[in-house]
Amino acid sequence: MRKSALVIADLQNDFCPGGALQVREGDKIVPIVNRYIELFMAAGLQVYVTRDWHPTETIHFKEFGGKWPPHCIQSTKGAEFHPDMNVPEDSITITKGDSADKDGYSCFDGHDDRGRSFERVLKENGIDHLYIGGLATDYCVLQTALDALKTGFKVTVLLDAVKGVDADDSERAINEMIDSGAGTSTIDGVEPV
Ligand code: VGL
Ligand code: ZN
Repeated sequence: MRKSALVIADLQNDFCPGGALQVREGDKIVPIVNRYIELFMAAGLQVYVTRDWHPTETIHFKEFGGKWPPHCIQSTKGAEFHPDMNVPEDSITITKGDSADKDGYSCFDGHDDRGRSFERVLKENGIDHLYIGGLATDYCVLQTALDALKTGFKVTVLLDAVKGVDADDSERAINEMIDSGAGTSTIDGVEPV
């Protein structure tokens, strides 16, 4: 059975230049993300795309005690995937951040369109190794990788397919993921099985 899967975190308009919570050069990873998607599809491996998907009122937003300006509000243009990302038809979308009382940084706080937790979906699909790219290195990618490792998955962080909110935090995040047991790769060396 094929056990590796690709996870592309939150490659949404609001996290790209011009968006409500722009990550510097967030859109620059789109071409390389598309190459990873092609590579995983060609190998018959599952692709998961995740989306930050907030209600208008949530403790995640400054106005309600949180850290962030409003972003990725459900069903808005800002919450849509970057238009140039080639989302495969048989990818599985994982929604996170949709409860009003949680930040929901980690994809492991998320669920599929039938309400099944990300962990359950992965286990049902027989996945044991996640290759993670997307936005943002210092939030979603970090928390997802740490939760994955804690839950017993192997993790490879795709260094050329992530961007972070803060450069120093992102460097720390990469180190923390590695210290916690994650491997790293770039497109040239990647050989998912
Ligand atoms: C994220 C900041 C705010 C993320 C979500 O998914 O990385 N970052 N909301
Ligand atoms: Zn958010």
